[in-house]
Amino acid sequence: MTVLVAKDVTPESVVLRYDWTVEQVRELLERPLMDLLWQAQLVHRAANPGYRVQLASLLSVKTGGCQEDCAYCPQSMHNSSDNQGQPELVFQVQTVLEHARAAKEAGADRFCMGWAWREIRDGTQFEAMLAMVSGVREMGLEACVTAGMLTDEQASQLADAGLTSYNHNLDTSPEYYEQIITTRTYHDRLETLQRVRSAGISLCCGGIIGMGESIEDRSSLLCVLANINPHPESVPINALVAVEGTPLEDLSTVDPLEMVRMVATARILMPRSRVRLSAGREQLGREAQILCLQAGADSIFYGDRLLTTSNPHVEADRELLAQAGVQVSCEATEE
Ligand code: SAM
Ligand code: DTB
Ligand code: SF4
Repeated sequence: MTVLVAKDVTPESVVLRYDWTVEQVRELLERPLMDLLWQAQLVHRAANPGYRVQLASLLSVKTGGCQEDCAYCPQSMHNSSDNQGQPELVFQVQTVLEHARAAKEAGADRFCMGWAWREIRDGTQFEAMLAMVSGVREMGLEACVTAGMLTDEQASQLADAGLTSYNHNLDTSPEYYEQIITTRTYHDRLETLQRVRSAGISLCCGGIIGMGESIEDRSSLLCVLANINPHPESVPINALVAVEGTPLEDLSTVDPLEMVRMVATARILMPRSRVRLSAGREQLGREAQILCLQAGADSIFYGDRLLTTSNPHVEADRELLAQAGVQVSCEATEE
């Protein structure tokens, strides 16, 4: 396996590979922590000089009542966490754009919008999604949508509206997947990713740890991601937020060092992708988050809420980034 040494840390020294084996990934994931961190930092400093962190803000446009049975998700109608008796909460275009403007003013440069859907449906709600995407882009923000499966035609309309990126996570390994979701297959997921790519939209694709999976499953998930050619432009690494009323409600919080290992390994495997430290930051603590930044996380979800659960406060995140001595990417590019 190619290993960089300090003198090799140049952008030219970065090697992109798409032929990883699960064993090789596992070997990285289980390395002595100091070696793993060193290797990840070498790759990160070579591929993305300057420790710049992108702030991505998240808004749930359509919340709850989802047909899929994802075991981790508070928005599945199969889980008692879902507010089934209530009418669906759906934001309209102007409200969403007001949130986007506020996120920009707070310092975000990417605005991500979520719909709790199995798949995108045509009609007024899709027209509204297109208007939201173009409105967000007109503000000078990157726009990301996560809304389940889509058709080639919908992908192309989203591309025409200016969508920067589509988020569709693999969530876990192909082997563990059926323990978590039964209403759609891994293959469905991969097909959607292909449609997004074919339309010329960037891919945001990652997963979740802390759902009872093994190290082998984590290695297998990272291996699938790292063999997508080209690599997903952004890779969210989530720690399970165990929400009451979901089948995973009793699972204990992941060891923060497991997140550090996932981030570091993702960085080594996908040197130029944005590795986003996503759900579960509230349980990580300051030092573990700083280790994740050092290991190559170069984006966070920024704002007091994720989709239905809470996220660290913006002031706390500003302080964290200042303490870590990293720059916010949009501020860095304005220099
Ligand atoms: N329905 C769409 C889909 O599944 O692609 C979009 C929304 S879905 C909520 C987006 C992603 O959020 C999921 O793929 C999952 O990775 C993540 N997620 C959802 N609930 C979570 C939880 N409780 N803890 C950690 N990540 C979670
Ligand atoms: C991703 O990987 N994580 C975000 C975003 N993409 C859409 C969502 C996290 C959701 C956490 C649970 C909630 O707030 O409902
Ligand atoms: Fe939740 Fe998305 Fe699964 Fe629906 S498809 S239950 S919104 S993760």
